[in-house]
Amino acid sequence: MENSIKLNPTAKDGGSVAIGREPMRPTAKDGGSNGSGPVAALSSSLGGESVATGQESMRPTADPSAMLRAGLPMLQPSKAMPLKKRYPLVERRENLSSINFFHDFVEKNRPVVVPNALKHCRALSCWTDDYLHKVAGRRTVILKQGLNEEGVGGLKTIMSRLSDYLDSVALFETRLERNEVSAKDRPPYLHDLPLLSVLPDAADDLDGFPSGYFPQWYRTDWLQFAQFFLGPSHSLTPLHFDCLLTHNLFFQVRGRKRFILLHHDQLPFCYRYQWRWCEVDAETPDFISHPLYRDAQIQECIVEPGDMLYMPPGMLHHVRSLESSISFNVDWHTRASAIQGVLALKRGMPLKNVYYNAVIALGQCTGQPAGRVLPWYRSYLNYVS
Ligand SMILES: O=C(O)CCC(=O)C(=O)O
Ligand SMILES: [Fe+2]
Repeated sequence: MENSIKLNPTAKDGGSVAIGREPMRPTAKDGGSNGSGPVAALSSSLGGESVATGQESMRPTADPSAMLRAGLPMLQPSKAMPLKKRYPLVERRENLSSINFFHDFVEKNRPVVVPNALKHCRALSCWTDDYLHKVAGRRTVILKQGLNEEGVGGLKTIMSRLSDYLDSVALFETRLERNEVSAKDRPPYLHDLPLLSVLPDAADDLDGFPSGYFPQWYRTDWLQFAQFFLGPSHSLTPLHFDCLLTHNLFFQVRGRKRFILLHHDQLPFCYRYQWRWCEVDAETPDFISHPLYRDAQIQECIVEPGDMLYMPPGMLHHVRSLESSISFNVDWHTRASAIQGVLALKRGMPLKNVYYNAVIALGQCTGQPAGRVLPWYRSYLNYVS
């Protein structure tokens, strides 16, 4: 039977209640290079551009050979998408235990990539086009058109059968390879739909999933909170933060994606609009129209099939698919982040978002299982943002 996904007609970012732009004043935390010390020394070896390691991320460098000379790790540029600017890389931790994950990253508000976190899940090999056609081709999915470099002002949704959509993505990739089309001609993006609304039997394919990276509260029902992404190469989600100020675990299944990341405290450099979006094009920033962005601290990572990326609450992210791609994520709260999410009302969080945070905070504080809270939360998962 065909499944049609029902949408709440309002915007996920709470656009209807969105606040105006923030004052654009950099804070004392702006971390601009002071021209001395190890960062400056490395910077001069890279031809004047600032770089740093770990949290203390700085400006891009455009010179790959300088990166190599400085002993910085290099990434393989994709044929489809040459990477012009480079930023310090997010830490990668193989075989990270859940205890160390919470201690070293969640509690310290630091992003991390865990390579191969999905290694036990057969989704990694079985979520092929043929399989998706077979198990879900007749489903109706909602696609987003207008997630682009100029922002999300012209965002539209389109309904399609999944089979037709998969065919259009495959055709685009073939034509792109033959230089018959350009990146701008890419099909829309299947972006942020409840995973189970597309693949109701995904649990079997995700057997062996590392649910220990979630707080206990989510470990049984995490799949009900998972959101699905499928799209062609060059698909883009412009710079934004997740609108409930949740923690985010992001899982890459097919293809690679490049994330450009900034901590939430960098928001004043990024020209925010509609609560969660930023005007700055993080890949090709225009310092004439966005001069404050020069002083922003930036990091990046590339996630490959099997990888997990953790982003702490409020982290800004710009996401580009380097190939045609499948991913899913789970936005989740600890008690502390849910309560912070309620208090964010004072900082202009739209009321609707505060409501969802209150649902999770209440559920966690009263010991209700996640599955029982879900009916009050589900409409959040079906928003179009
Ligand atoms: O993969 C993408 O295009 C966007 C991902 C994202 O924004 C998220 O996981 O919150
Ligand atoms: Fe996001």
